[in-house]
Amino acid sequence: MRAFYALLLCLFALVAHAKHVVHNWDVTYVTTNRDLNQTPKRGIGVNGKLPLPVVEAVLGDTLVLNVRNSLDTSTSLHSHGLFQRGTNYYDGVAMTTDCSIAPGTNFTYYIKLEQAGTYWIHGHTHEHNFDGLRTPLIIHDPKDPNPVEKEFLFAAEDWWPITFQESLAIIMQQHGPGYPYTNPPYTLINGFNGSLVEPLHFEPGKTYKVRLVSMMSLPLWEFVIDDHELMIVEVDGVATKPKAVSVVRLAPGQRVAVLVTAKPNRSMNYQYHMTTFADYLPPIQGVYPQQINSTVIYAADAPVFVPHAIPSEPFDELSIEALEFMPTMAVDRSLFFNATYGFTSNDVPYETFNLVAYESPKVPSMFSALTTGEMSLNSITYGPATNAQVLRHGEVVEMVYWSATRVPHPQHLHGHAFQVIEKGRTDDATGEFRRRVPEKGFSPMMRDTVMVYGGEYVIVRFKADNPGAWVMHCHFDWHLGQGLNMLFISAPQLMQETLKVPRSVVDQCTRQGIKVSGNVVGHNSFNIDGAPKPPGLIINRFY
Ligand SMILES: *[C@@H]1O[C@H](CO)[C@@H](O)[C@H](O)[C@H]1NC(C)=O
Ligand SMILES: *[C@@H]1O[C@H](CO)[C@@H](O)[C@H](O)[C@H]1NC(C)=O
Ligand SMILES: *[C@@H]1O[C@H](CO)[C@@H](O)[C@H](O)[C@H]1NC(C)=O
Ligand SMILES: *[C@@H]1O[C@H](CO)[C@@H](O)[C@H](O)[C@H]1NC(C)=O
Ligand SMILES: *[C@@H]1O[C@H](CO)[C@@H](O)[C@H](O)[C@H]1NC(C)=O
Ligand SMILES: [Cu+2]
Repeated sequence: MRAFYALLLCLFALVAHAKHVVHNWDVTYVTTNRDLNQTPKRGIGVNGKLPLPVVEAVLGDTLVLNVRNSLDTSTSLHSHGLFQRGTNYYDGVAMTTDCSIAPGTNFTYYIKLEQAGTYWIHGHTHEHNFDGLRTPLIIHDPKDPNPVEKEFLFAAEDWWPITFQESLAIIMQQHGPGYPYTNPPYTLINGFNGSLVEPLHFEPGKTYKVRLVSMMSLPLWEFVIDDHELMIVEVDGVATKPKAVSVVRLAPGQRVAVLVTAKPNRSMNYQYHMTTFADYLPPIQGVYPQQINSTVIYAADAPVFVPHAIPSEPFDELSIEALEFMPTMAVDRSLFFNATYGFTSNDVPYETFNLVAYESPKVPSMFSALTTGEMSLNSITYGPATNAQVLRHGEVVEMVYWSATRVPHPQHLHGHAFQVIEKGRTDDATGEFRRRVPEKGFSPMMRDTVMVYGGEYVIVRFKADNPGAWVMHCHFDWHLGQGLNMLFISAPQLMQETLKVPRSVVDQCTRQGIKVSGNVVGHNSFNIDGAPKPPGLIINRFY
């Protein structure tokens, strides 16, 4: 199925009780050009194939993901947007929540599906995401407040003809960043050449749900149906009050579900458009920007509506409210994150929070939190290169994401969704560009990934109500690879009391010679000699 993926809603609606949804995934190399006019590369798929199957389930089900790692390197799977309450060790972040899956071994994730909505599953070790290990995860709600007869899914990803490691080497070369553009990417929709998307068939008067998933590594994309309102009802899995827009923009990692009500008659057909762009980088002819069009068909012979223009605009979080009322949370702790590049003395570029580029600890941080008693409350336990912040249970954390450079960053928080509170420009001396949600009677929208444009800042707030080790990072795969990552340790003493780590998680560590107790280097003390250190960085140029 090339064009779109009509979700199996009816089938699932019949199943009343919670069940196990089992997927058996043998993670393998797949050398392919994805049927594009490109040179094939060694990608990463499952059971010898790309794209991966879409995962669908019903709220209350348990996803049982039986994974075999047939690669020659470790891998792991992260269910992006799921809070993993009580199951921190299934979050799939190597050296934060687990030791990843060793080559040639099996591992099973048992994930209770307690949130309805639109999510995705992707590789979170060695940025395997970039090489194809990614697929939508749709969790249907039998009591959906906006039931529809039919859903459509558009999952967008970018496919590069070189591997993540090859492209990162180009970006992180000495003497400043290179652009891996001699090998341009192409946009895939639902796993295939996006230019081949097929028409949608609409029946007059009916309402459809369209789920949009950005599994992109680099560009933004926008979705428009000419002369049709898109009613936003869900953002990153969180239900919103319905909000009508004409265009939806998604940054890497984001998801949006909209309702579309069809026209009352069959007198016209319409086009829908998907535009990918990365206007923060030099344009690539025919690639960014790229417009993909197809048709919404009401009648075989009807004329096609001609729009004046195709709208384009940033996603306006500050005007959208969460469906379940929760006013702006009062802040207990405010943290400042200056997302900025830094260069080594050899002029190798890193991306950092506050000039600290993330380096993995030698003991997964979750295990450090679980095994160091009261020392778990001190951030140095997790090492000097993790940007660790230890949070008290239930406190409300405000994050000021700041990007004064011209580089944007889609910031993703694991284990939580945050309220989006304020946006503005970093060079705004008068407050002229400051925009904030209303103080009273407003229920700020919540999401798990927010785009911070170059020269701008965004303020978000979340409640630390999910004990565990959770990363917060940029969802441009390269920026994550370059160090733009940090760690929250939420309520470590509660973790020690409540978290029971399965044997299978510990076995993966033992097998790979990784310690599962002690601080960043495995000591039961404050001695962190030998801990990975962030590279010494300076700001010697602007980009
Ligand atoms: C995608 O399909 C279109 C339409 O057939 C074709 O023109 C284009 O070359 C394809 N793109 C790539 C990169 O193969
Ligand atoms: C590991 O997974 C593979 C593929 O799913 C399966 O054939 C094999 O039996 C599993 N091995 C073990 C030890 O469970
Ligand atoms: C069809 O619906 C449109 C509104 O979308 C309306 O303007 C038009 O008059 C209708 N045409 C017929 C033939 O009913
Ligand atoms: C897509 O549609 C728009 C508006 O109808 C048009 O301007 C543009 O050329 C189309 N793009 C392609 C690639 O067909
Ligand atoms: C943030 O980092 C930039 C370098 O990119 C630096 O010039 C600036 O002073 C920092 N801003 C703050 C408020 O710390
Ligand atoms: Cu970034």
